[in-house]
Amino acid sequence: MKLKNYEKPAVVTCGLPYANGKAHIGHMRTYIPADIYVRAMRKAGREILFICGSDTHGTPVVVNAEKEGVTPKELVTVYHEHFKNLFETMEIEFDAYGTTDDPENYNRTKDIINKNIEANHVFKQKTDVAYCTKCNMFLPDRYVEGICAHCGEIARGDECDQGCGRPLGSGELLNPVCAVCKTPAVYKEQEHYYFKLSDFTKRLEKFLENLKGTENAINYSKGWLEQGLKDWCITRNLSWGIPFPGADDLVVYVWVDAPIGYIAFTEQWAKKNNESWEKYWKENNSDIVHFIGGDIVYHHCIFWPAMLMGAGYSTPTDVVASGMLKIENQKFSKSRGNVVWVEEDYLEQGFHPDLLRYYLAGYTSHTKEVNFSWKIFQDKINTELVAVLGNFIYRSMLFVYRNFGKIPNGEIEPEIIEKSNQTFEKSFEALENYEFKKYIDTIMELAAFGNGYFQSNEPWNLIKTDTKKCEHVLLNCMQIVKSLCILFEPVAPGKMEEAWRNLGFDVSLKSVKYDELTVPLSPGTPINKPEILFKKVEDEKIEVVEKIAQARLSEADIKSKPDKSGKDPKNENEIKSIKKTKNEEESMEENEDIKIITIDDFFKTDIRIGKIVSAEPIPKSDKLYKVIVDVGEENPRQIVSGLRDYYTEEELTGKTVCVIVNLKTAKLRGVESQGMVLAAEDEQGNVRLLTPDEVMKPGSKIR
Ligand code: B3M
Ligand code: ZN
Repeated sequence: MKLKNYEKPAVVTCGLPYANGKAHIGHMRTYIPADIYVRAMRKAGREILFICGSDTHGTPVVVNAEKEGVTPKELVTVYHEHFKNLFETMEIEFDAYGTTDDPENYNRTKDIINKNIEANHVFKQKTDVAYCTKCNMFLPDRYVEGICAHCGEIARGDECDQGCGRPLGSGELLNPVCAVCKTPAVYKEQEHYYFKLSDFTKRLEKFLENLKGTENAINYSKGWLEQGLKDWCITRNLSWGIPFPGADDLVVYVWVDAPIGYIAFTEQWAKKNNESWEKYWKENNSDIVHFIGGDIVYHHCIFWPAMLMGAGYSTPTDVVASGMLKIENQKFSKSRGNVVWVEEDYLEQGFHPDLLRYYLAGYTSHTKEVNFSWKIFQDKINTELVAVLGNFIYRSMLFVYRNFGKIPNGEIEPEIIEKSNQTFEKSFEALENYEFKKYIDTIMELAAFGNGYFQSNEPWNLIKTDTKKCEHVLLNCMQIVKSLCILFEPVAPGKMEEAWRNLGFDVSLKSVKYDELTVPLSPGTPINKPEILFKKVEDEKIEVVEKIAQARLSEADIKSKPDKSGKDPKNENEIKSIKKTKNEEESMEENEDIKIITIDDFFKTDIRIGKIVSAEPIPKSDKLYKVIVDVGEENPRQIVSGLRDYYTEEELTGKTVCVIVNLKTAKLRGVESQGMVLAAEDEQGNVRLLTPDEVMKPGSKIR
């Protein structure tokens, strides 16, 4: 196997979490795939620098600090540590993890602003800023709420976070209200600094033409560019933040100094390791890959590259935007209580980090919305990680350990090497395109192949009849295990390292490259006693975590009820927000028996056209028939169906119906049932079979 020769290294960054609260699993949706990407790229021999840090400035921090009665500095110190430790626990291993309050970021921010000032991209302008006459203060960003002038949704001062997602400038927030005391705000004139974003339209067009990454990021940005760019206010009246060069009463807007953190943290790393940061950010000698949440595309594809262009720095080459995370079908919202905290609700409940890594990266495509549900989590872990990957590795290694204690003798079959190679090629191509689900599914196919190979060779019989062949088969199984360890390490680093060590290796799996896949194992190497790699997630455990989620929801519900003084809600905005919550509740109630699923969920059900060959009553039952149905397979299926009250045997015979063919086999009244014939039931209890509009060939797929 020959690995690709990458011309350039890459700096890979993740959106900086605000150090204003705890990490929830929504955060992980961006960081886990980024970490998988970095590990896999390194395995392919590419030089990668992985950078992140805490976002410590802006009103998200100041407002939360006020709420908790601490200073912004105190708040960010606590949560910076929290995130840093949590990432380590989740095996997300950054090369540098700084804070935007570090001196390197002050200096880099000043440099980038000054360069833009020198190049005439910054100007001063009087503008209307929301002001609260009761609190006697200007209301930047999260201090003010109102209605988005573009889409009519409730929005914050600087962004329409609930609606269209646009960043908002002055005049684009209607009916402003002070977020602290809920008094309607007035507009007062103030002088601010602006960045001439409109200067960059042409250059951004070209930039977006060349930008790689996920389509959602690129296409949204092109659309925004077409709508025209507004100049961007880059200063704020706050006492927390980086002072604006030449105007001490103002600080830099958080969305200016936050992405500059990517550079500042690279500098921190470079200093420590005697390396150059310029290679990544100044000399166009590197790719720059940003992993971000889908809600901050504008900032990364418009504002940020324009600032970099204006100051003569390198611009991003790839922007990878992850889809939103919903929890149990509800929009994620900390205030409404549907949140799963990574530390208390996941790790402290005893779940291994690798399970969440597998679930979040492998559930749907990276750009699609993920609906986190504990039941689906359980199902994915049990039926895939436990039953396929874990089962093969544990079962085959245990067999080898018990019977030989070492890597057995034999020859590696060329087919096995070929399979590993193909798996690598297909999975890595997916990874290069940021298709994490495909990456994972492809590796899981190799694990399924391994299971099939073990099963069909029946080593438990061979050991009695043909030890030589038995050893040969098991050597090949161990070679597949070795490949799986290497290929799957980016997804489940902890668990795969365990399996790897048990195979008898003492180098860390993290440093092993893909070209090791084709290197045959050495017979005779002692192996260790394997432990069960992935344990089944039990129903009782899921009940516990679901209860926790439920408790959070009701706790948030109590908090969000209007206060007991009987006072009327103070203003239109408040009414609107209460109404909105109500409406959401109502529509949830209405839909209670219609559970929303994704298209992926639907496609899990394999429904085929079937032709009923015969039907006969099942003795000792007055409702059931044993129905024989041709679903286009070699042999017809036998299905137990409760149709006796509604159809005679003759009526059924010859009918074309719809059949679920991938249901787990069940026994009803002692008769095996290999699927389900679909029928509809109305309110009066009438039952009719679902049949196609015209007769179709048995086996046709329903979609
Ligand atoms: N701190 C978090 C967010 O809006 C924000 C990201 C900064 S990335 C430079 O998701
Ligand atoms: Zn106020």
